[in-house]
Amino acid sequence: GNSDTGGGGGTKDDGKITMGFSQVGAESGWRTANTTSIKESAAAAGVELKFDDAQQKQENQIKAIRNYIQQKVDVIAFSPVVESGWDTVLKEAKDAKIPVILTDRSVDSADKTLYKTFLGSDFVKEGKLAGEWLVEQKKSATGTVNIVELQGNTGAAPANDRKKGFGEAIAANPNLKIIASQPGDFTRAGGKQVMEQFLKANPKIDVLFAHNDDMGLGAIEAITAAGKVPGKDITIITVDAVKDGMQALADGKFNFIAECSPLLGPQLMDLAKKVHAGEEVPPRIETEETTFTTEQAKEALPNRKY
Ligand code: GYE
Repeated sequence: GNSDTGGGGGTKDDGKITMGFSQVGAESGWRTANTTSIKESAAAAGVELKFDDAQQKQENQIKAIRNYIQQKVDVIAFSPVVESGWDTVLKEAKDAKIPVILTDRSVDSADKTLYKTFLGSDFVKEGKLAGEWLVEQKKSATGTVNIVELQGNTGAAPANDRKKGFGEAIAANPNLKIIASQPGDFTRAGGKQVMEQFLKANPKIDVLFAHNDDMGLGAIEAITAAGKVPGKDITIITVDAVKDGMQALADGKFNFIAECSPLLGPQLMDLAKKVHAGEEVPPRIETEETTFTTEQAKEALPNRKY
């Protein structure tokens, strides 16, 4: 070889990284955009991606993770459908010396050494921003404001946290009352079905807080079918800001959206490379987000990528 330039010893690892990724499902526009982001970023970063769709079932995710351990992938990444019940399988990955990256949703494991980092949004903050907007809107309301809430799937971090953040924010005004709160599983069908029940059981609904756009879009159908005008008779607040949600907001059918970005792929691939190379990474990486009113949605919509 060439003369020693003093940089000897550094072996360049140009072997391809293999990532096993367990996705929650395909329940929403957010999820579809997230899957696309992960697949495209893996290809662009030269990461070989093994991808599994768990159809919103924890048992499927555990099975997929065990498969990835058996296949000796370099890195495991996953978006946990619920927060609890991961310690055993995460311990198995740790024992097999395969680093785990949490993306989008977190786990409630007390042992933080079971994963390298968590990349995703602050869901409590999203709920809080949604609630704070409502507090401001209703600051001169004299009577009770009846709110119904469509939650995400039971036990999911974004369902637990958005509920918490929203509840804390609206506590600022005792006129704001949640009169019904049920899971709609983050799907349009779920949102529609549960909203139909809410409308039947409650003659006066002033506000809907849906934990994502898709449930809000399903609810619009139920509200219209009940002869009410979404965005006027019932104020609608959602989370995500995917294209269909932003369109509904621009059209005045939604009134406010707290953004949640699904474009986690590029950062995830970057983290996978670092973790694989044995580099330290921060334990928590938070996604940057904003909020949208109707006017802001009209402005942002033409350049929206998802
Ligand atoms: O808000 C919802 C999706 O985990 C942040 O999951 C994600 C949530 C998102 O089904 O649309």
